[in-house]
Amino acid sequence: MKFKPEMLDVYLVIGTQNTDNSAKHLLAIVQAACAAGVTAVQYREKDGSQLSDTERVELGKLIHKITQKYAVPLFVDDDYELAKTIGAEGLHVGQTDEKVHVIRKQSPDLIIGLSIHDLAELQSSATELELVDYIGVGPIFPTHSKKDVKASIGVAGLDKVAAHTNLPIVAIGGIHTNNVAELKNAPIDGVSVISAITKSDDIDQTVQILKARGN
Ligand code: 3NM
Repeated sequence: MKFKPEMLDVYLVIGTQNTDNSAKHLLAIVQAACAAGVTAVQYREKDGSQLSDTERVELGKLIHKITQKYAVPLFVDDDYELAKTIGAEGLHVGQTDEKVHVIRKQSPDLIIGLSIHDLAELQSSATELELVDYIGVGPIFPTHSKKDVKASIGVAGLDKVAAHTNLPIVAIGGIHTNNVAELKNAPIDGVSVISAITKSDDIDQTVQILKARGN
């Protein structure tokens, strides 16, 4: 699947650590989110995940079956082997994860995203940035969904990063239906969320509000 910035519009990140360790609940959320119109799904087993490697492969394949039905790209967080094994369309890496140039060489067609915290990180990642398709910038607002999370940079911090790159941007961290309008005029291609969707009572409505971003 070829990368398009529109894929970043509403980007769900999810792993069993976000669904009380329930694979069944996770699959139900992915199904509802795809039906509601999310434009990307990232499978992220981290932060206390209890799944074995075999279970990750099994669940990753089941997630991929759902996303394929909706022609939504599936990204795997920080696990190149898992991404390859389940045939994911993309891989998302953080600053301390596998090096982008190695992955790009092995998989020229894989969509690759890189996490960027702030302007300093953007500037120190110059060589990687030439090889990635998009960047995830955050946390924008405070978040409880990630361990070892950095200080939130606010919309002003996001603007600063965006002013120094032409790469497509997905904003992440603490984005919810009640604050997404603050990103209305932000130079981004989309918003990435965990809890706004995983803890939503009405996933369809949540996705529509995230898509509208106050417009
Ligand atoms: N990455 P929620 S913040 C997975 O800043 C992740 O790189 C972040 O969860 C980053 O939408 C984050 O529930 C957690 O705040 C996002």
